[in-house]
Amino acid sequence: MNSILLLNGPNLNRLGKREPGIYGSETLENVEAKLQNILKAYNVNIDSFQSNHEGELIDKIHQADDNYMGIIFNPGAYTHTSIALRDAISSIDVPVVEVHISNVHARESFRHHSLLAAVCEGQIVGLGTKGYELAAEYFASKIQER
Ligand code: CA2
Repeated sequence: MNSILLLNGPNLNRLGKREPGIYGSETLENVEAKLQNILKAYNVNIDSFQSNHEGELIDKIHQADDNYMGIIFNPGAYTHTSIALRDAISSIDVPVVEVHISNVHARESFRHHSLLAAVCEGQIVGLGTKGYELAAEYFASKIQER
């Protein structure tokens, strides 16, 4: 069975609990359930992992190699700081779609640059938690093209 990994970085466990004006009111559990629902129609399994620790995210990316057809990754603030996560993504063959809930380009300038985007297959920014769903549909559409 095809599988996708939903990977979320620091503070995204707070989704739906604080700052709804920026990040909306959906919790991470809601997002996972929605993705599961979308992907079951394509017979695709989804695993989910969130961590506030850079090294744990790196380990998960390494373990994903050969085990997933794609990774939907919101790296949180590590997007703007982590060469180590960029190197981890570069070290695997699994395509990664970078997702940001908020429109980072309309926020502080330190959020405008992603160190990871260049090694990801693509990036979805500013469409709320819908961005995760669009990334799931993108990977599902790739199965249909096979
Ligand atoms: O827009 C995004 O998805 C971000 O990746 C979210 C990160 C931020 O550092 C990036 O620049 C853009 C922050 C995640 C914090 O998540 C929270 C969720 C609810 C309440 C508080 C924080």
